[in-house]
Amino acid sequence: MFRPESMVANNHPTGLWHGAGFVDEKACSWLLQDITALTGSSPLRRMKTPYGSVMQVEMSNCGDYGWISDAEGYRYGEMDPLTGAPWPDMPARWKHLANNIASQAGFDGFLPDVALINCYTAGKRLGLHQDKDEENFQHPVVSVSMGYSANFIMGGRKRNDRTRHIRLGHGDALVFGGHMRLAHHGIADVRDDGHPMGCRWNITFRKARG
Ligand code: MD3
Ligand code: FE
Repeated sequence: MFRPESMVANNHPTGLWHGAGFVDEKACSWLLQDITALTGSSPLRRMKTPYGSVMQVEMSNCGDYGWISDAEGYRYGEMDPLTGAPWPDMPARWKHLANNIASQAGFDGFLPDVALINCYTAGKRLGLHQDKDEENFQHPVVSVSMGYSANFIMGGRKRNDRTRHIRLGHGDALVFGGHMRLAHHGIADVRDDGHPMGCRWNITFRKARG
């Protein structure tokens, strides 16, 4: 079930891995239960961009750090600026899940210190960008999608590199590492496909420091 997309995208064995439906229904249901508890402490919010606009996607974090965007720029911080308190702890089962997914793709010992929680209601999108606020790009990024399906836009390391779409559905896992770690990517408009979750959830597990 774990399919090395890298065979299509490039010649790097640890580029992009797609595990369609890798996260089973039981795990999806505890993830959603945990999201409800975590966002009770650190609520979902639309962050400001350094360019004066507001992101469409609603976000929150858990872990030792959280990803933040505001007028000052993009960064990781230990405190939730909305609550003034530290981000909630990352549940142990989230760390185990991310570690397990990463190892399927050939990355052993992945220990995420941040999980960024993204919520897309119908019509929301995320523009093409790179994830480059982390200290060490040797660590992969692991993503889990739930709820509504979406077209994931996968580009290359240069902004003008050609893009292709990958359909991401409920329970899909992705691992980005190696050559693809700094690839541009985004999410095209999410549509209501009737999934009972009523939105699209994406959790990205990262190691921000060290
Ligand atoms: C490729 N999230 O939070 S996940 C993000 O579905 C983000 O919410 C999207 O891009 C989402 O930054 C896409 C897939 C993903 C995550 C991290 C990556 C792709 C990536 C890091 C490097 C390259
Ligand atoms: Fe990203």
